[in-house]
Amino acid sequence: MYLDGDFVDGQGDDLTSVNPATEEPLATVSTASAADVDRAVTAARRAYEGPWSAMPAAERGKYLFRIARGIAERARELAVVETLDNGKPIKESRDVDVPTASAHFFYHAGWADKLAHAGLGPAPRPLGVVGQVIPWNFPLLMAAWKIAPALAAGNTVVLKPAETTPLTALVLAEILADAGLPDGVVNILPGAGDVGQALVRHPGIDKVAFTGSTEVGRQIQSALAGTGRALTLELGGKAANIVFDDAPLDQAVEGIVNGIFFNQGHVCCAGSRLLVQESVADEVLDKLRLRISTLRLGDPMDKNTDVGAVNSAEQLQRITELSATGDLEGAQRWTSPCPLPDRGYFFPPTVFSGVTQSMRIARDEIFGPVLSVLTFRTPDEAVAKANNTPYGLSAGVWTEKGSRILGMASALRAGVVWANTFNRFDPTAAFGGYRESGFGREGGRAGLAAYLRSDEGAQA
Ligand code: TAP
Repeated sequence: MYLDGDFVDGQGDDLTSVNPATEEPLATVSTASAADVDRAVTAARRAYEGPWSAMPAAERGKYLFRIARGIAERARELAVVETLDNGKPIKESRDVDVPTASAHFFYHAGWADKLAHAGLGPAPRPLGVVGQVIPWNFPLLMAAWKIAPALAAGNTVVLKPAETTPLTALVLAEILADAGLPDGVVNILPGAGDVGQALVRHPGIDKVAFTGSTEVGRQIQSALAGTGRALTLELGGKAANIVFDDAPLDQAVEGIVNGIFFNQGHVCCAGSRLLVQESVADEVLDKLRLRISTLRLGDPMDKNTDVGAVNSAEQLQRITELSATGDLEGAQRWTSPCPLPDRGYFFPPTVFSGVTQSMRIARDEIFGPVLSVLTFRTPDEAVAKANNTPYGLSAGVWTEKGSRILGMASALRAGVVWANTFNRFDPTAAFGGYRESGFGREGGRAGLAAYLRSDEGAQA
């Protein structure tokens, strides 16, 4: 663990991280106990009240620049570790996760001495000690999304990575140490859900930032109710990717594939429900099956692999069980003919057509490479179906009409709406949802606001 500037053994039971593509153990990692959480929160408080608050904002920004450069310098190593630990294709960790993580630190480094211009009043103040819990789908990137804005705003951090993917967070800890970050400003405590629970409920925490399942988000929200502590939740989603008949269909097919098969579909904002206009539905499905048949599934370390391994046996089981409900409820399953490796947790790209809104595969977040296809006739019907979900994280619209894009974007109840593209992430753009997808934003000025106490009368 990385606690108060040192790498120390935690008092919890060791955990072994497994390579999901081979099922072989990768590394044994020390985990935190409740007492370790307490030590980390105390260290973060000391750092907050000591060197971190006393430091001029421009100096604070320099640490973030150093961390951003440190990630870029160790990019190859981070990409390899992420792919081994998580199972995602190396081309994704290399081209998306690691560069975007570095970009988040670069972007927020620039904010550190400009907080008075964030629209939050002349002198917005940090919240204090922040407890952060992140999932396994984007381990390094989620750590960057959480740590960078917290530090830019002047907070200190205790972060718990997911049990199955602790490794890149520990490499990041080395980068933080190499950057000379003062002791206790960031503490990284691997462990399971109980460590997350101890962290988010610790009375010494001023704000909790959580990304993960709606179920755990709900528990955290109820545990924090009435405590006065700040909370942001980034939870699940069941995004509609909506294709109109005037869309450039080949381009849309690429967007549909990226929307659901990027990162094996382990993406909270994945375009897991395809809503396609009835007049082009057959054509789109034919093109889609043809395109999906060319995706290469297999060794995530192979640069030509498009679809890697599912992160854990538990997640594979969840995907398998939820997909089976599609068969039971009468949807038509189509599976990519790609061969599956003999070992490892793999699930082939799958498309269900003939899906109706009441089916579980249209309502539940599968969090895997499974697409549910529904059709619509009119824009109003598309909006009604897209919004018929308890979630509200993201959506996609494919059409050549700009006016339709604007009309749809304002009618869709989703925090992010992509037009003629999907799964684009940029540190300058606010990301987040509402309803059961959570609340609060990450990225952009709005994301920064979630780590600041705005002065009275200020506009967020
Ligand atoms: P969660 O159980 O919500 O895990 C997210 C993080 O919270 C992990 O670090 C987890 O630790 C920790 N945690 C677990 N129980 C906790 C508690 N009571 N208090 C505080 N922290 C706790 O998600 P999961 O098990 O990884 O995935 C389950 C489902 O959640 C997925 O199938 C998917 O539908 C959804 N999910 C959504 C997202 C996003 S980005 N929205 C990300 C991941 C998963 P452990 O890792 O040790 O369990």
